[in-house]
Amino acid sequence: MGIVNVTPDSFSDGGSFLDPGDAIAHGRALADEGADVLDVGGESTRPGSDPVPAAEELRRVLPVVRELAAAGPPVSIDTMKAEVAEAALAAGAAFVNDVTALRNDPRMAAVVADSGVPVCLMHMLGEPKTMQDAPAYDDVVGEVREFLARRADAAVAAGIDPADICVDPGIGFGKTVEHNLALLAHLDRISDLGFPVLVGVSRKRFLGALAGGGEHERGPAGLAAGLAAVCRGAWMLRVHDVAPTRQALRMQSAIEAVP
Ligand code: PMM
Repeated sequence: MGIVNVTPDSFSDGGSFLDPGDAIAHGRALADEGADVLDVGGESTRPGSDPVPAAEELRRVLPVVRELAAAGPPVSIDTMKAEVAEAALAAGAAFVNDVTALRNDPRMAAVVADSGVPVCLMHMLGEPKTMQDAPAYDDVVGEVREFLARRADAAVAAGIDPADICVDPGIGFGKTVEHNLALLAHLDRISDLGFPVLVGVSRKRFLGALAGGGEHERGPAGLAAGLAAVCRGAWMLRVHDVAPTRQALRMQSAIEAVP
């Protein structure tokens, strides 16, 4: 999953693709590099970020979704607002990525159920503004697993087909470095829920804390973490750098394919 952030303030690429033309060109480049899905988002969820009004989010993402969905891989809309998801789906998006796991907007579950598209349910402790203020768990893996199981139940109760659900431990969303590491090390406990698991580690802060490097120097650490996740059952990686990820995954699957 290649990341197309149409925001002024995202984690590592905020401001780079705020112009729709730049975002579209970037999405096409990621598709050429081999992305299976393009994840378009117009609201940053980086630690400390403020919410964005729906009208502004729509203004950012709709032209980009419309163009990218017209050709190339399926487009996912990264939003926590039903209004934005609905408009993006009408513009051609085929997947909803909700970092609040359908909790932010009471209408989101119905929008997903009615459109019959796949949805990603992600774990987040608290909200972006304050989530990194001393996050605490007794058993981070058990609690994230339990949360995702409950959110999947709620999604099914709202009419979403279980086959359309994927889950995500939400690396960096209300988690310390140790919490992120525990979730990656024990990702098999999340994947044994039976849903495909999406993982996003690309350029995130904990990589720098463990392996060194600024936001744009964490590529190798992110690849290592992504491959570790794949070895523990991850189904898809959400990444900024598609070409190196594709290369690493080709190598890894060639090794895994040896009888
Ligand atoms: N991370 C970010 C935004 N959206 N969605 C999912 N499903 N999983 C993630 O880990 C995730 C996400 C924040 O990263 P960015 O600001 O670099 O896009």
